[in-house]
Amino acid sequence: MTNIDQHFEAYSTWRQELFKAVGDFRGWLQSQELADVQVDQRLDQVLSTLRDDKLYVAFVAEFSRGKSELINAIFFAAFGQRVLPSSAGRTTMCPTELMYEKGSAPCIRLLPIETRASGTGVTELRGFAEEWTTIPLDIESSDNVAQALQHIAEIKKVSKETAQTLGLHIAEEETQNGMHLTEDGKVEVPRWRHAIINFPHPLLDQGLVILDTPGLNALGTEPELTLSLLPSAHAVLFILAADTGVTKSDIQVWHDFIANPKHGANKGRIAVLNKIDGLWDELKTDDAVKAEIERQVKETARHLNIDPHNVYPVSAQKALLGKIKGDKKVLERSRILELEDALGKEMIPHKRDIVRDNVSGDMADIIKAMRLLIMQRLKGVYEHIEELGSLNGKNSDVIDHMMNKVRVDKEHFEKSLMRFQATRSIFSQQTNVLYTHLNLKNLDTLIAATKKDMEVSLTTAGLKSCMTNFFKQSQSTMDEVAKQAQEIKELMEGVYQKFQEEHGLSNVKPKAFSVMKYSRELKRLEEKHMHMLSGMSLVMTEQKTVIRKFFDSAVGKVRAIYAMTNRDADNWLKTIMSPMESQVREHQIQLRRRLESIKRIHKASDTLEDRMKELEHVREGIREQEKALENLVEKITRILSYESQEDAGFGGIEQSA
Ligand SMILES: Nc1nc2c(ncn2[C@@H]2O[C@H](COP(=O)(O)OP(=O)(O)OP(=O)(O)O)[C@@H](O)[C@H]2O)c(=O)[nH]1
Ligand SMILES: [Mg+2]
Repeated sequence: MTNIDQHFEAYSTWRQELFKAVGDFRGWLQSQELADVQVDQRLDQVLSTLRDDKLYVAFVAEFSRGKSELINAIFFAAFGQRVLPSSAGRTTMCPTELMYEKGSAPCIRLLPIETRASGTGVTELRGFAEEWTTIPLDIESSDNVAQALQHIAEIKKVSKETAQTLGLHIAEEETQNGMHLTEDGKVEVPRWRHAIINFPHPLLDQGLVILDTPGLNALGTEPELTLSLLPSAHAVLFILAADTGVTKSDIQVWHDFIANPKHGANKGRIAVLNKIDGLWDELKTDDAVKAEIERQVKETARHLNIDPHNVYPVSAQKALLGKIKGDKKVLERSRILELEDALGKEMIPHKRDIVRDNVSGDMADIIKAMRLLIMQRLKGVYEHIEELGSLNGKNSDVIDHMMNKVRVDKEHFEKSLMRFQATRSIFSQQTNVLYTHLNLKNLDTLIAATKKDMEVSLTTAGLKSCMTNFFKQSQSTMDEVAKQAQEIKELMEGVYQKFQEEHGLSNVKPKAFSVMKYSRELKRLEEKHMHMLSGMSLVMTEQKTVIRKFFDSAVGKVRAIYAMTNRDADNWLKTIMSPMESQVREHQIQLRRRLESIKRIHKASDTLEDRMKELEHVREGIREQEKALENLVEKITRILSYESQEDAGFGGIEQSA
């Protein structure tokens, strides 16, 4: 087992334990008939996120720094040879994801570069199998695999016009970023836009997804990569090479795609100084070589403006060799194990935090609702017992009177219930307004209008104002959403409070819906694009490029933000409505029961004593439920709070099991 395997395994075990604990909890709620449909659905969601949980690690660098080789060394040495093609010059031509979907045959899926013309994003195209070229992989034959994976490196020649319609930037000079012109005036472009390799591998099987990227020129062309895949990756490795040092374009990649000045710590971001074997020198002492490596590490850290401890010097090539040949000495000297350890330490806790936050939030709501429900039932039984107790030795007039009282209570409650139903219709009107703000059709109208305006703008200032306007409108939608959500919340608060005052229902405070997350994301996007624009001098030929870039990246991302807001609003609306509904339902059942009890005693079909015994029995049952609930909750909480044990090494799992 390598270091990375150990970290991963600890995480997988944790996730499985959590999955089981939540599953048990759900099963128990069902057996006790405590869960309503919404609670059950939410638990189902929690379980499926835990089951389909993916962990993304991305490798980013200028071309030829050794990304693919490093992936081979860290993850695929057990295969006995190079899996990903790695060679001098540009090799990986398209972003390549390595993953494993259980049950589907090993294969490589390739998305033709021509699909760029339609303007449809890769994410969307994932769902359309016919758009992809699929090549089966015979993983028993390493030659077959190596050959099939060569497709990732394929290029093709197209005319300049074609390259332009594909939105590929053509470099005027050899030193520039972009696609290069060949002697016959054509342009060399990648043959594929994206590759997905389905490869059976223990880590991939546990949900790891590895993303290999091509060098800078291709990085910039797929906005989804830079705006969604990279920012959401749990770890990003940035690779530099000792033989080239830190070049200008390395720094550009670092700043544009990885460094995150706002978060200072750059959580999950690791810098790697590769090819240190180039510094190995038989004529120098080990110490002298070490000192030279340290010097380069410091130099690299200075250029990237990070702590030297965060730069890991390795030799990917020697690591792969050492692992394949079982040569411990070479492996040690490659220093890959330190990097693997760091990767595990960075990525796993980061990932665990994310999972924990998501699951904790959902579980806290559900647990709170279940506790409330049990408490309410218990309170109802106690009241019922007390009420019956007061009937002891009373004549039938008193019982009659009591029955009337309960009947009045019930009628009064039913009136409130009718009012509640009326509020429901206001509630649904209000939620419709909320959804209208977030309607993607409205956004599409705005997008179309912005595009039109941009196309007739002839100056940078003109384009800038179109973009500003686009973001302003999107922001103002979020403001409207916030206002509307606040109104809904106040409406619900009123309803809750009234029920509490009039019928003694528990005081549940509905949660607020915050749009801050989305607003901030919009702001960030705006800044990014304004920055991009200010770096351009607008020659007319570039206007198209600016518009294209803007629509490729910003617009898609804004759409995604809207979709996310829609989904979150959906969930929020459910959570504010459902505790109320279950409390009301519960209260209604209790009133009915009380009335029934007194009626029976009145008619002498039940004795008071029998009735009391029965109630005490019910009370004990609820007490048992309470205990069982707390046990299950305790278990989930214990697993969720697994933390900082990483520092103490592995074994945390055993302790908590
Ligand atoms: N000496 C030495 N060479 C290495 C090392 N790692 C990679 N290389 C070589 O560097 C070249 C580029 O490696 P790749 O793995 O293709 O680099 P890449 O970053 O994936 O490059 P692109 O796919 O073009 O973006 C290949 O010839 C590798 O053999 C290393 O640790 N030491
Ligand atoms: Mg590569």
